[in-house]
Amino acid sequence: MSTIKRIWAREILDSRGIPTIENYCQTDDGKISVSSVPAGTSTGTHEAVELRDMDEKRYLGQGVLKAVENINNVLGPAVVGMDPMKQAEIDQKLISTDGTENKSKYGANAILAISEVVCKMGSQVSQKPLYSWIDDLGVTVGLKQGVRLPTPLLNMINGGKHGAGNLDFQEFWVIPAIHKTFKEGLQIGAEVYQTIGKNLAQRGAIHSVGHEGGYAPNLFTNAEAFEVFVESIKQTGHALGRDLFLGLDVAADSFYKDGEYHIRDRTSSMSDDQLLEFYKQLNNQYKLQIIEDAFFEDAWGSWQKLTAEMSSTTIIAGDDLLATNPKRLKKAISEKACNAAIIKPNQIGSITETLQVIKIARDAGWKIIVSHRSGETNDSFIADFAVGVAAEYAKFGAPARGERVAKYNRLSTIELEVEYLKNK
Ligand code: 2PG
Ligand code: MG
Repeated sequence: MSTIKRIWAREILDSRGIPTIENYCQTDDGKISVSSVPAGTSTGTHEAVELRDMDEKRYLGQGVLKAVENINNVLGPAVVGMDPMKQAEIDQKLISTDGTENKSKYGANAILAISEVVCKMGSQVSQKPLYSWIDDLGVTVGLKQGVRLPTPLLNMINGGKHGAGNLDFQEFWVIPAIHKTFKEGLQIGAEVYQTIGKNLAQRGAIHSVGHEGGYAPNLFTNAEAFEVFVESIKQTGHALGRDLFLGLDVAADSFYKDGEYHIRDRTSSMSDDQLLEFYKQLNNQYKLQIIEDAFFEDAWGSWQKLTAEMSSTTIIAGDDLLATNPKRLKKAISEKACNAAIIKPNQIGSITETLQVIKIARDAGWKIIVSHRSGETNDSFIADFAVGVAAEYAKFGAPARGERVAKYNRLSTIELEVEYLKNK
């Protein structure tokens, strides 16, 4: 049996140039695993606490040296001597060492960093690919789906807090048809992405790319982004509604103020009911396959209405609403507030708790969408995680930029591996 000999961490940069944690695990028999954690920009208020130094003299207050120290001096030593294959026990140890409900004492970023690096070590010690080790861990909490290659939600255009352009909605996606292989879907997405880029440039609209690699243009309205999609998809020869579909992460929190929503598609601000009407119109025109965070994170009644009125055509996904939190998820299930869960391990702060949340969502018959964060590194852990929990969908940003394609390329590798093993 291998045991954990040492855990140590350091500060590195994420894809936004903001510090994050890289973490190492070494066993007594010399194995080493490495992992780094992501961070969000449009974070929900119900997420576990990401510890930042708040020392304005370093990285504008965003350093993570305290979290690093917490790993090196407290949390790491707490799990030394433990068996890295006992993920649940280790996570429990980390949670109880911190002792707070939202992991604010030592930081959810510090706790997740250890949880993830231990998970990677578990895969090494068990001599299984990471996705299949995660599948095994899922079984221990009652997940039974096996492994599955997810359909990617490919981010084409970024707005809101993610883009320097003027759009309000955060993420405009193309979604390959579920019957496509992952490889086919990725190709469709990359072709559409490049074509959208050319068309935006022709309109003089291209501005830059956003945090997740999607273009961040200035356009007249949010709906105009979909006009560009339709035009671009036609040019690629793929059929909208057959080969691929459209979807949105509205991230409504970012344009919600004093009970109203302000978007450039309307001259005056909108109430919840007016915004719902707007979504219905958008859906009639563009047939949204998935809509995420359509309303403010605590507007439970509006979420219920949205689900009642649109879930026959569209998957209603909760991100800031649920915050990968079991209590909020249970409430959303009983109130029928949505029917799919965005899953981000760093919103709750450990692998075991994330698996438990997925189990609750599965028991309710919900779809699972495993998601990256806007601040990422080249670590592709989340790709294995999506496969290991048999998520229907995975959201890893645009099919461009190193930290995004690291995940998509990892999924391609896993697809080959899974195919190979099936035919062996
Ligand atoms: C989201 C995420 C990831 P962030 O809102 O779904 O796309 O953004 O990581 O900034 O919270
Ligand atoms: Mg979101």
